Amino acid sequence: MSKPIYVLSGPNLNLLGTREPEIYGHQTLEDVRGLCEARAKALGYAIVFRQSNHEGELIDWIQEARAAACALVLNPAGYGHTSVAILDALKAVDVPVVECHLSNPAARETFRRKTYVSLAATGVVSGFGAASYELAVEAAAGLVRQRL
Ligand code: CA2
Repeated sequence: MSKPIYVLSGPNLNLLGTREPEIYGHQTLEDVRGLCEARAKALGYAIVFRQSNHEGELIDWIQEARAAACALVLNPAGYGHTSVAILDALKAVDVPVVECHLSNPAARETFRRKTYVSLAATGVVSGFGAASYELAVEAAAGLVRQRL
C-alpha cells in the first residue's frame, strides 16, 4: 500500500462555500474533500486532507509529509503570496509538490501574480474551482507513478 497523498489548504478556506461564490464557487471544503477522496481512490491512493489558518501548523504538516506522504497537494491560499517560511519548508520536501488554487490568481490583482510556493512546486493547477483540487490530486498521482 502506497503512502497517502497529503492535501493541505491554507487560511480562510474553511469558509469555502459561504462567501464570494463568484470567485471560489459554491462547494464547501468538505465537498472538496469528498472529490479528492474519490479521485484518489480511483487512482489507488488514500488522502490526508487538512486545513489550517495558521502558518506554523501548515509548516508542521509539510514537514510531516516529508516522511508520511507520497506526494503533496497544497493550496497555500494567501500565504502563497507572502510566506518565505512555507517555501523553505517545501524546499525540504523530496516528494512531488503540486500547488493548487480554486481561482486563477494570475487573472486577479497584481499582488496575486507571484506565489513563493511556485518556486518549490513541480506544477500548478489553478482556475478550475473545486476541480482544481481533483486535477492536482491526479497530477500528483501521475508524478508518483513516474517515480516508481
Ligand atoms: O484561488 C485560491 O484558491 C486562492 O488560493 C484563495 C486565496 C487567495 O488569497 C489566493 O490568491 C487564491 C483566498 C482564500 C480565501 O478563501 C475564502 C473562501 C471563501 C470565502 C472566503 C474566503
